[in-house]
Amino acid sequence: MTTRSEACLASLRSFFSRDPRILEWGIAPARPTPNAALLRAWVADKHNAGMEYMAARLNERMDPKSFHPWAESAVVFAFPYGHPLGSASDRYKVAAYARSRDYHQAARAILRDAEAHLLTQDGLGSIRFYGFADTAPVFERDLASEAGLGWRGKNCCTLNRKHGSAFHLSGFFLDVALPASTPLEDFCGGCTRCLDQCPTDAFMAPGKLDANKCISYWTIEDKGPLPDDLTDRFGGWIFGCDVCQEVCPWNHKHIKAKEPPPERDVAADCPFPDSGTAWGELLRKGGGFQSRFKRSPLTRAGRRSLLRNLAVAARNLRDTSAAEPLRLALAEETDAAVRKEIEKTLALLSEPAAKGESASG
Ligand code: B12
Ligand code: SF4
Ligand code: SF4
Repeated sequence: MTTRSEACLASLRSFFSRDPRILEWGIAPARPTPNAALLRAWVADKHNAGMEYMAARLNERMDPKSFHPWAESAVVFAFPYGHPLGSASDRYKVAAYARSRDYHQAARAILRDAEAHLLTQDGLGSIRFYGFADTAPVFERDLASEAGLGWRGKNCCTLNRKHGSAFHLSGFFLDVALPASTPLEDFCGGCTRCLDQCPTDAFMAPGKLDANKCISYWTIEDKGPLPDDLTDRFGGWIFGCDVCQEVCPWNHKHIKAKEPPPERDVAADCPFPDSGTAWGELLRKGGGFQSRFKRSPLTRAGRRSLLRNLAVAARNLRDTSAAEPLRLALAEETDAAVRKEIEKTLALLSEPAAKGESASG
């Protein structure tokens, strides 16, 4: 007679084997992370910067059972970024994952289908299911390592030899004990490209990131004043940063290799601006940002933070063509952190040297 565990495993296999949205999947036991001390220290040392949500509910993040006492297994899956790495514009840059519709929606659709598939199998109608996709206190990359989806790169990302790191993680807890997958071997070897090429030196050691120095943190998560000693290293990044992934040899064959899945391509119906002028106009009050990007991850930062980030990027790129929209935006802006960056940029761009440099952008 088939046990509940066997029936569940068979059902998972049939679901994942024929779903083209998924790159990899695996199973981890729902148990306390062996890396609890590292996570606790990361928060205690304030390497989480202003991300208070990483300090809150830490116990739940470290132990799924303190969150869901009934959980026995975590099924974790990887699905691709909406856009390939390396597809950001050469000047004003948006992280590859954010150049398409919000990945939480894509994950939710897969989770809904997975749950429906499981619940309709004989003997599994009463199964308990809790889905997560960066929406709950779950240590996702840790579970992904245990579920054999990839190893933990020195750049902190989960990566594997087939897909690099250009994928998101999501998964679900089940109240069924399932055989765990085998973790993958680490193939970083002696490489240190990500550590060496991070523009802001945000890695304290391999696999240890100080969010206080990470462009991704500042441009996505933080809404206040930016650190003066770092912004000149932000380059053209206005939302997120992909440098530590773009330089990774395991990502090279994926860079610019594929078109995004059409259903996730937000750029198809609302293309990204390609110049500082166009970005500046879009990010002004009433410039259309909300309606144009309402289904995109860019809404996490919001119009104001993006305007602040744009000012930094225009300064770094010496893009005098962005000066006029920034001047108009300044006249209507009340936020001190945004005003400060625009003022610094306008001051620099009005210097004779900047005016002499190329203004195309
Ligand atoms: C907070 C957070 C951030 C923060 C902090 C990042 C960080 N490295 O912790 C910020 C805003 C900076 C960020 C940026 C990005 N993020 Co983020 N982020 C998260 C979030 C919400 C939690 C991550 C976390 O737990 N951090 C805490 C620290 C302590 O954990 P850690 O770095 O993973 O590992 C520590 C220990 O576990 C330990 N460790 C454990 N095992 C091992 C093994 C080895 C060998 C080593 C050396 C260490 C080690 O070492 C570390 C101690 O410092 C997750 C979603 C989730 N709920 O899990 C997404 C998530 C990790 N982010 C994701 C992505 C895509 C990104 C970006 C690429 C986005 C972008 N393009 O800008 C960047 C990448 C930056 C980077 N190099 O990590 C994906 C990662 C997908 C993947 N393939 O790995 C996730 C899983 C979201 C998702 N569901 O898709 N992120
Ligand atoms: S995302 Fe960018 S700033 Fe952050 S660690 Fe990676 S390379 Fe450095
Ligand atoms: S760049 Fe090198 S060290 Fe960094 S994650 Fe990739 S293989 Fe590992």
